[in-house]
Amino acid sequence: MTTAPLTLVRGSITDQSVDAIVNAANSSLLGGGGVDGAIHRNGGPEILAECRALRAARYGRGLPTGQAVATTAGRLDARWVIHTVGPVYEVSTGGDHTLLASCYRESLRVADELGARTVAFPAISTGAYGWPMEDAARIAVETVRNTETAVTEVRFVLFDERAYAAFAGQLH
Ligand code: AR6
Repeated sequence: MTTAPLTLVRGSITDQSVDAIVNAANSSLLGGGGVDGAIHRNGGPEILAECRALRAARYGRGLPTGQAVATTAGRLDARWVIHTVGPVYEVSTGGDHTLLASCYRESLRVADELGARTVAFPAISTGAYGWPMEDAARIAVETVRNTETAVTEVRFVLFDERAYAAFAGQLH
């Protein structure tokens, strides 16, 4: 095991051809907006069916923040979706950066369990959950750089130029 090379692309996570696509989900695992909405919309109903089964079997109270769990990727060009729940950033108190780091670490651990070699991540918590982009990019890149994995490519997929620039700034 070693650490995974990082790549950056600007675009939609749902357009990636990789072994595993990471979803910025919520604890319910039952869908939402942003990345989550796009993944369920493009991946089709099989993903939601597996999420419901996970809720029934293992996560009756929902997937805890910072943890990760895999389902099929349905019609997406990937074998798996790895759902993880980022922490919410509160303007007054900030957010728990150990939980944001945990999302990346746990997603890579699940990827290793599955045998996934290429993994696409969105900028977890930087949309509806409000985490400032520069800080989220630093945590994402530092965590992946410090996590031992058999994954051979971690691809950060950034939706807009601002997000891309924030992640690019961390690679130098
Ligand atoms: N591909 C890549 N990045 C995207 C895409 C896309 N298709 N769509 C949005 N982004 P968010 P969160 C960017 O809100 O902050 C959902 O409702 C977006 O610009 O998807 O972790 C869930 O169900 C932002 O930079 O995730 C949860 O309730 C980043 O992806 C909640 O939102 C993450 O934005 C999770 O919030």
